[in-house]
Amino acid sequence: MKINRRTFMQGAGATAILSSLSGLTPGIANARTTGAHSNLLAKRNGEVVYHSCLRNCAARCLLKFRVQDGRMTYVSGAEEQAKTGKAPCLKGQAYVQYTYAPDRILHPMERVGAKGEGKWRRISWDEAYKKISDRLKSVITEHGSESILPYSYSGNYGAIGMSASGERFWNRIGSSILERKVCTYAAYDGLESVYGTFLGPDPEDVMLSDVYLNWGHDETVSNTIAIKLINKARDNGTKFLVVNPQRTPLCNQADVYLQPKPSTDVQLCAGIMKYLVEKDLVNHKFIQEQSIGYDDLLKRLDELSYDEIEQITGVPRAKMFEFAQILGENEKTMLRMGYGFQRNFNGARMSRAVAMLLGVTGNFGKRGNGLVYDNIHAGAGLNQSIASGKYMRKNKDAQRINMTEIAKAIHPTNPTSHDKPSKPIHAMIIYNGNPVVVAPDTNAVIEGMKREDLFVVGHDMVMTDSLQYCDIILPSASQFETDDIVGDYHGYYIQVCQKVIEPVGESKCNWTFFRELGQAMGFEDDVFKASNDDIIKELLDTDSPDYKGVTYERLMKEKFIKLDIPQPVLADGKYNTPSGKIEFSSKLMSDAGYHPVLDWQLPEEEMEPKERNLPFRLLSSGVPQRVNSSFYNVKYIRAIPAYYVKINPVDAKTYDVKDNDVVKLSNHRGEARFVVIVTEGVLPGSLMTPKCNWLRMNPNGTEGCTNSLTTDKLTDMGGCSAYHSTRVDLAKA
Ligand SMILES: Nc1nc2c(c(=O)[nH]1)N[C@H]1C(S)=C(S)[C@@H](COP(=O)(O)OP(=O)(O)OC[C@H]3O[C@@H](n4cnc5c(=O)[nH]c(N)nc54)[C@H](O)[C@@H]3O)O[C@H]1N2
Ligand SMILES: Nc1nc2c(c(=O)[nH]1)N[C@H]1C(S)=C(S)[C@@H](COP(=O)(O)OP(=O)(O)OC[C@H]3O[C@@H](n4cnc5c(=O)[nH]c(N)nc54)[C@H](O)[C@@H]3O)O[C@H]1N2
Ligand code: SF4
Ligand SMILES: [Mo]
Repeated sequence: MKINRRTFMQGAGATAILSSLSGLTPGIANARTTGAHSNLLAKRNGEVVYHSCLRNCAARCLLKFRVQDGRMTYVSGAEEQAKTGKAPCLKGQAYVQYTYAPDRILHPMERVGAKGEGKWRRISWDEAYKKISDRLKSVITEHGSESILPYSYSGNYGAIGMSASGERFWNRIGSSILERKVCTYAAYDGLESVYGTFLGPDPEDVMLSDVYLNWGHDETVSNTIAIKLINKARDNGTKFLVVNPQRTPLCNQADVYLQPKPSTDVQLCAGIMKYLVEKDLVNHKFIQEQSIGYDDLLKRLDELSYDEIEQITGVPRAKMFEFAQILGENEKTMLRMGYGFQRNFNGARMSRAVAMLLGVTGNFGKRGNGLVYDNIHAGAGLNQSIASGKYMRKNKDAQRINMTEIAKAIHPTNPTSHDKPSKPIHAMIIYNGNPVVVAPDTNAVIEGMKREDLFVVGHDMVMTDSLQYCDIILPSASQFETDDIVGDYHGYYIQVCQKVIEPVGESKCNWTFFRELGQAMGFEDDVFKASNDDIIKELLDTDSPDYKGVTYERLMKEKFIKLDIPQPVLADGKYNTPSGKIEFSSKLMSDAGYHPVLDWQLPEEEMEPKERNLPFRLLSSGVPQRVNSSFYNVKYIRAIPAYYVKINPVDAKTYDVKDNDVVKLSNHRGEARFVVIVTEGVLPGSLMTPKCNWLRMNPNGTEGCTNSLTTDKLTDMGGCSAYHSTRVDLAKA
């Protein structure tokens, strides 16, 4: 592979273009070259290419693209895979527009003005590689390799795009290690403290369940194809329970819906368990044979009265009893726990309490039972240790930066990580990531990124808020312009992502970029010569028993394979806990400084008074039209309102606001303006505004977005983000 590849775009001359605040197109030349097929809707014949959606979405649809004359013309769901069916979500249906978006960045650019000013000069890839490799080498000489930090997460979820591509480079140069724990990690510890794993049963087994219990998960947004499964199960008579402080559309479908105040789930679980114990709806045989600490649990439950539970959770006890009765009197329960819910200071402790419900009812180890959380069997079974080149890392003890604490790590004067001083970061490469609007504390992130002594490279398809603060911007190919494979994290599927079209403009996929950058750094290792296909073969060359019978040839032919993981999981009654049993009392919890059974602490108790005393808890959830910050450049998606805040009618009255008023939310971190929606969908004292909305696209004012307000303090265990443990003030704008 030659790195000095000349492209037809080169030599067209350097262009310095001012950013436009109203549009999304600062510094982008010649967008016309990307126009979608002129007869877009008329041409549905061409070649069919299978490519799984690589957004961070639990649905993980397998899509089918039509290609004519080298152009993507039409997308549909691959109905061959029952889970996806014919129709992807509204984002999936936008993929032709997403791929040929007129604001795709088409060539590398270098900053010519101040950071954030939006003035750019076009450069070639060769110049870009030279500048980046020269700078990285001098940073390594002056400050050591740990002063270089990758920042990336889930913009592309491919096994290569997300992991192997960048990791080969980072392991080879020995950069700081980015802990990519923003999303799911608190519950890992919480669930493991009860039953020793966070991996769960096949969700398709919900057909066998008597009860489907949804705890803090919004499938109407974050896994729409799961609704098909739920509805089929309901047709079979499966009862449906939901717990969520927000009344999502799914809640309206529930047989019993509980709306607790945010983060009061430990107390709610205690109430449910009290009822199950009192009505003798617990599974004594299971408890006796497969658990420890049940007596401690009984004692702990005695310490909290129903009055206290009602007062803390806000859930009327009659409703809670009705819920508990259904859980107790039915034999098989599958519980689906959300990711968003555990992004709270007490996230691990809440997840633990939820898992204990299935412990007292004995809902483990039989088909149609169990807890589905982050079912990463397929991804975890791939041979990432080879594909990601872990063996190349010499400094295994390199400093670790938690991505939620990015602002702290790049702080202008006082960099810290995990509450300790950290080695200053002097170079950062952003790819698959958009820290300015997805990480907490936007203003602090920007302050760090603006440092003149911090060299920042950004690789993305469109001009995100984060790219605005870079020194060098590189055009990324979309996922459809390269080959990859991907594992499900809800079901058990491994799926293909076969290249649909050639890269648009001069864009390069993540692996091409890191491979060529590696070569520019002078790395002659064979790993920097591999093709995407070579890496896919390495990934599938795995010892994982889950991959029994899965070969490269078979996957390429069949396009998706459901891993043959024997059901039920946890059938042998042996759990990966210190005692080998389900632990109602856990030393892991007491060692971490929490109550070994159930810990009552609420996030407010951990806030500084200046935040604790603010009137509202701020929830920030996903919205149907985006995945995190992705898709917002697509015009018709931008037309769907996203800069709103939901407020309960009681609070609306107190604050004298009505629908469509603009309000300012604020705290000591920043402020942001949103349009009011008055709804009982949120409780009094809580607000909800969509997560990850763009900063400079906020039509109510560009001084803030959702994450201008959110906390970067980590969860109780697991080092996860805790966005939902944020409080704000509200005023009419
Ligand atoms: N307030 C609040 N904030 C949150 C959350 C919350 O609940 N509340 N949730 C958090 C969670 S759970 C997560 S997972 C994070 C998600 O954070 P991210 O993973 O950073 O979010 P995305 O917006 O999905 O993707 C980031 C960027 O990747 C780019 N991208 C896509 N494909 C490619 C590619 O192939 N190559 C390159 N180089 N770039 C690509 C996209 O264009 C996008 O700009 O956000 C977190 N932020
Ligand atoms: N369309 C779309 N799909 C997405 C995403 C997106 O942005 N848009 N994001 C993707 C990503 S990265 C992730 S991690 C997943 C997230 O998927 P989910 O976990 O389903 O999404 P969230 O909206 O973050 O949180 C789920 C619910 O948790 C509730 N919740 C908040 N606090 C509490 C609490 O204290 N107790 C209880 N019981 N519930 C609480 C919220 O009200 C919310 O409805 O979705 C993925 N899919
Ligand atoms: S965003 Fe989710 S639901 Fe939509 S196409 Fe992708 S995987 Fe499917
Ligand atoms: Mo996430």
